[in-house]
Amino acid sequence: MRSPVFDVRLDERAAAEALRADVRVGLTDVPRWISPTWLYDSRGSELFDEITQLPEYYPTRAERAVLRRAAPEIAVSARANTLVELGSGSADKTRLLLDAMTALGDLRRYVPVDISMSALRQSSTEIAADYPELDVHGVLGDFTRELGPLPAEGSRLVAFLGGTVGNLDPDQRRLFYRTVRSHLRTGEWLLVGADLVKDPATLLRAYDDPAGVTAEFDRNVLRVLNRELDGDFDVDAFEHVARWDPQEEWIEMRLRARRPLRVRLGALDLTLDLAGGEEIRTEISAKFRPERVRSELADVGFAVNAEWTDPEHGFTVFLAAA
Ligand code: AVJ
Repeated sequence: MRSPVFDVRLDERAAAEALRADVRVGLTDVPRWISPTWLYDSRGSELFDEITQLPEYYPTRAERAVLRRAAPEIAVSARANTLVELGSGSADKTRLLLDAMTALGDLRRYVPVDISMSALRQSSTEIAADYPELDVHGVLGDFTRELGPLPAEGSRLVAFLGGTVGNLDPDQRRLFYRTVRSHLRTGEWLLVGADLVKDPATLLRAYDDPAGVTAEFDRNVLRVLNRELDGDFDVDAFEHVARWDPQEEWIEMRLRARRPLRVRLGALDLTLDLAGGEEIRTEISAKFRPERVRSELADVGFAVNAEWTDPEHGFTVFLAAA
């Protein structure tokens, strides 16, 4: 086995600077928000893995069912020798792609990109051990800020799974798709997993589970701010709220102050006064209609080549050619 190699695109200082800039803007905005990027410290990444095992959180299982069926076809269409995965996390479902692509004999390199060094190190090490013929080249970075450079030899398949594309609003999505497209040569590929619009009750259960794991995941971002920005958020004074926005067709996660609170963020030299009941938005998770994904991809020069849906029609994976 070859040891994984790591590339740090976002070192601790740059990450700290990005966090400071982002939080200052978001927490002084009206209404207040925190970018979902910061949910994924090592504890947050673990909590997200726990979420994926909850009975109410269907997207991971649905996408796995899709990939189990579609991976061989994806491998044959793409014939790529490099798999780049954006927001790879634990890279669990990725193995279905790795299996299909190595079975064809094409794949040489796996490039997981993630914001959490702990998740990146663990998944890269496990995959390097289980796929000894692969070069595993982990990239620590924030793919919403910058992507490149990506390894350029051969032909690449960029995978963006899990429905993470739903964390981007329409403008961010357009920019993101355009950036990915600009990194790819004609004939290379993008694979996107998108959660579909469905009945709000199912969605709300998935984003506000009775065991409270999602609530813990959401509140954890305040612990990140306390630790990284010398903050004094009383984490227990916030409750997790999930809302379905029928106009935007997205879920919002918010943290609601149970009482009026004064919060000090020492590293920003910032004091916030939150009203009782005031909410901070921590994530949007957009749900899609397939025609929308197709047209957004087409707008930036991708051609959707194939799409696969799970038996319950909850989740779709799109394979698009650059
Ligand atoms: C990791 C972004 C796909 O939006 O469903 C899970 C994150 N948030 N529960 C999602 C999440 C609340 C998740 N993604």
